[in-house]
Amino acid sequence: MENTLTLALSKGRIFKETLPLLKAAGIEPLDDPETSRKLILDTNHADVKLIIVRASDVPTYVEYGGADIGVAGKDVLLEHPHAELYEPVDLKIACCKLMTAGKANEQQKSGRLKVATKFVESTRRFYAEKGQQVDIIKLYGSMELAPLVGLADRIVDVVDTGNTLRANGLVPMEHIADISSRLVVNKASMKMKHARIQTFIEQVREAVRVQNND
Ligand code: PRT
Ligand code: MG
Repeated sequence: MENTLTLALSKGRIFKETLPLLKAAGIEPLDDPETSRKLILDTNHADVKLIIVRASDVPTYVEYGGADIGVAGKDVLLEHPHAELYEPVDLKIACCKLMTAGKANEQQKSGRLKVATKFVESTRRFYAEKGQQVDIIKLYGSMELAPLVGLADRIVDVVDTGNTLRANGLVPMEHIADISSRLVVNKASMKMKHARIQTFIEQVREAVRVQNND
C-alpha cells in the first residue's frame, strides 16, 4: 500500500466523467468497468489502481484508507457530515440539484408532511432550518414511486433533466443544494504520500479549469 495510489470510483456517470480528468493527470485504466467484472482495475501505471465501489460507499472507503483518493457526489458527502476527509477539488462533473418534489396537484399540502428519501441527513437539515416538522422515511431508491402509492407526500432526490419526475407526474418544488462531484482524499495518505497526491491534485485542478474554460 505504501507505494501505490488507490482511487475509488463508482461505475456509470462518475466513472465516465472522471476519465478525461484522470487522463489529464496521465492515468488511463486498462479495463472498462462497464464490461469487466473486476473490482480492481489496473492502469497504465503499475502502482496506480482504481477500485469500483457503490457511489454511496466512496466516502467510507476513502475515510478508512481502503482508497487514498475518491470521487463522490456532494449529495453523498452531505450524508457523511462527520467524515474525516479532505475535499480539495470541485470536479464540476455529474452536476444536478438536490430538490424536494411532489405531486403537481399537492403543492399546498397542509399538516405534517411525510418525506421519502435516501438523503436523510440533508432532508433533516433542510426542514429543520425551515422550522418545519416532518416525518422522514428512508428509502434506498426509486423515490419517485413513494408519492404515487401514498407512502409519502414529498420526496427529496437529485434532479438533472427532471424527466424522471415528469414521467411520474411529479414536479420539482424546493431547491436544497447544487450538486457536483468532488475529489476526496484520505487524511493519512495526504501526509504519507504528500508530493504524489499534491501533484495529482494540481493536474486534476488544471484539467477542471481547462474543461470549464476558466
Ligand atoms: O446507482 P446506485 O444506487 O449505485 O447509486 P447512485 O444512483 O447514487 O449512483 P449514480 O452513479 O447513479 O450517481 C452518482 C452521482 O451522480 C450521484 O451521487 C449524483 O451526485 C450524480 N448525479 C448527477 C445523479 C444525477 N445527476 C441523476 N440524475 N445521480 C442520480 N441521478 C438520478 C436521479 O435521481 C433520477 O432518478 O437519475 C435519474 C434521472 O434524472 P433526471 O432528472 O435527468 O430524469
Ligand atoms: Mg443510480
